[in-house]
Amino acid sequence: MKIQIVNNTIKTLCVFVLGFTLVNCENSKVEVQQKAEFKLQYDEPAKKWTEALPVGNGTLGAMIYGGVAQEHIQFNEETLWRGQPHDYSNEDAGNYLGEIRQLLTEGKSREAHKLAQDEFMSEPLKQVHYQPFGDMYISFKNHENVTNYKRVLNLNDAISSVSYTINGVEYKREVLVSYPDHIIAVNLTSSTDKALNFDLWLDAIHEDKSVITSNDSQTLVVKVKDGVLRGVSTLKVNTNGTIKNVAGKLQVSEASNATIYLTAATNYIDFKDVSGEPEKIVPETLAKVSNTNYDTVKAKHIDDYQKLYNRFQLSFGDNGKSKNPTDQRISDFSETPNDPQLLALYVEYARYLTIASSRPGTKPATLQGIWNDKLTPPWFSSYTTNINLEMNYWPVEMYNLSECHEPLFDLIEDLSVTGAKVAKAHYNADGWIVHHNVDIWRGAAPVNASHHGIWLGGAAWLSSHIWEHYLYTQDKVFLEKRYPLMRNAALFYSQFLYEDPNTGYLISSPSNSPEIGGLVAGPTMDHQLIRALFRSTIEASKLLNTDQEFASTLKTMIDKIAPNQIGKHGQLQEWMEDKDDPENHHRHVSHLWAVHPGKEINYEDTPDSMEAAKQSLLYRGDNGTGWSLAWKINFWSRFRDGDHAYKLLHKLLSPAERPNGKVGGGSYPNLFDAHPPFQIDGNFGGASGILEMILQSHLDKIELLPALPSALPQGRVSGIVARGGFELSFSWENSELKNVEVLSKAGGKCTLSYRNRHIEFNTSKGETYTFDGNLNSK
Ligand code: FUC
Repeated sequence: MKIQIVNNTIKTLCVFVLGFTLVNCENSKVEVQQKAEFKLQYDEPAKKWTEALPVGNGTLGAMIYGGVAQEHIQFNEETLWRGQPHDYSNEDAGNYLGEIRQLLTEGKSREAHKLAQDEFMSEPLKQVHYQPFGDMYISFKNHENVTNYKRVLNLNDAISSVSYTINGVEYKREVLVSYPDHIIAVNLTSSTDKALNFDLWLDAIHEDKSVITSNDSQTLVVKVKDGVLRGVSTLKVNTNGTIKNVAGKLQVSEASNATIYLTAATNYIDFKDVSGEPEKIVPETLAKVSNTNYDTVKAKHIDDYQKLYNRFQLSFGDNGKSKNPTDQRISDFSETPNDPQLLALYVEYARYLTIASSRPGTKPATLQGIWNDKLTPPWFSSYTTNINLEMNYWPVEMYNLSECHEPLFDLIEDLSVTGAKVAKAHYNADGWIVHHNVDIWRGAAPVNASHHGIWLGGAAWLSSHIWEHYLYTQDKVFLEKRYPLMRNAALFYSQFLYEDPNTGYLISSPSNSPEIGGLVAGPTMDHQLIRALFRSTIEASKLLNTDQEFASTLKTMIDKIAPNQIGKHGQLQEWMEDKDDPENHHRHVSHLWAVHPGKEINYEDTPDSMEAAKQSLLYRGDNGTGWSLAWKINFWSRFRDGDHAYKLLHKLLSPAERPNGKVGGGSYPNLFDAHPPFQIDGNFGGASGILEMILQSHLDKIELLPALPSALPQGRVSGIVARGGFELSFSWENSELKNVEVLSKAGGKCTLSYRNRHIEFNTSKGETYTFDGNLNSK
């Protein structure tokens, strides 16, 4: 609960609005905000993985099925991958760069592809898979005739629970993953003595595995091995019943409570070093917590989690549907989209998933966050940088989880090392580069195939996250620390850009417009990315008072880079040539990068390009799945068309599993986004699109309700963050802005904009400024 005292005075009128309690009276105001309860809930156990509920602490992740007679908790540890430390760069690739460019200049695309495929790709051609770790099973005796079954993931405390009654005995299970204690905790209780009787065991789907039980009968160990990485996971059970070790299973009898603590680790230290000692780390971690009672572990977990989760609150108005099972809400919404609070749940769930998959010191969220149950997961469950990895971090600053961005910056540090080798070997350039895919060994060279693997935007796009983090936080210490990454990415492009003999422009070649049109010279997206990087590097160098000479080199280059062009169909050209096909409904829409997440194309500075970009999006159409739909929602928000954005949100939130048994785009019962299969980028991109409907700040001003759909006429948000270091709270009713509060976290000028009204004011660090719906100061 957050208690905010404004002007040190008190009012006393009590109203309940959209899940927030406002206490008000005449001359003064105390605002008591109680965070609305957000839950995923079900009346049945999960039958499939995409029905199970995810928990995680950034390193350990688990999926809970909630079965009655048998519980299955499938778990992951983020460093268990295949392979070994490896430099994927191809020493000889650089010898062929000139020839590939020349072939593209001459329009000999087939020859260019072949040469690139034969001589320019990574060694080996494929990166490696992220792996599942293990499975915990709990099998209960005499568990028939169940009533009152409920399965819940409570976002307010990050605890997943299962409860039911059998013969008058109430059973309850709770599962959490603690970041401070680094364990998965499972707590089991029964309402009467001696009613809890179960067998507990560990397993794994790896071929190379061993399960060991210890002499004390309280501990089980599972060991798995993949490539050079070995994983060790140990659990310990504490109970008021008895424990016996029977044929590799722990048999707990006549108990009324039992707590299981499990932790896991591998020998991975970083992409060059696998000398870790999980055999030591795991027992040490477990020993620290194993004699602590569950309530203490739980209280510490809730305290840690809520420090992040409670900073932000969003409500679109609860019309009673939030009491329904989540799978039913998803299917009801697809029929009649009148459950506005489901969209607020979608955003809060994305925040929950961010906290569960990306905490300081952990690895960034992969294509599936940290949750994976397959030895050969879709797209390796790795990091795809031509949209997916970045999308995972689109909403992170805005929904006030700035520190959860850090794992991405650490990954960029790694890539600046491996990517420097690739820059030298493949392009004979300084600085660093990364192509479209990255694994745990920080592979940065072009993988798979020349028609999509040779994409040059990775270093620029990732670097934009460093700049964005600075814009949101105004943290100069951070900027100083990470600036060399931006600078060295810019250095690479400044040497890589090539003067196109056909047009005289500087272009990116060879490259591709992600996954469409093959290997080309000069895709529009690359140029937008490179210009944005050069501009932010110039600004950063000014702020840090460094690299002036390099900055002026970049400045002169910007105008020489091939510009955005409008083609014969009124579209924004995806390539140098005017060859876009208006009938092509491909999922990637990369040439609109400058509309979102970039800002070069906008209504104020470049209205014609903005219209052309909109035309391109109309040609691509509204269909799509997963991240593609999510990106389109963000575009329509930037096009200030909230109703169009809402139409696509409706698709994003429709059941992925169709009545005819087919699986398409939409949401799985556990609200995981369906590409299909599950990819977490859509969850984060969708949340970003919803937030972009109510606040945008990319144009040096804070626009309130810039793309509010008519279906969301009322709402309230607090703790939403805008660039410039401002944290805002505001509400709206009948689609009209009501009250606005701006907390200035860094001082400086603030510009607020609502419809045709703009105000500008100076702020002092730590002060809050309040306005009515017409932006009149209060
Ligand atoms: C890119 C996309 C695919 C998928 C994969 C992980 O290759 O084109 O749709 O999201 O990444």
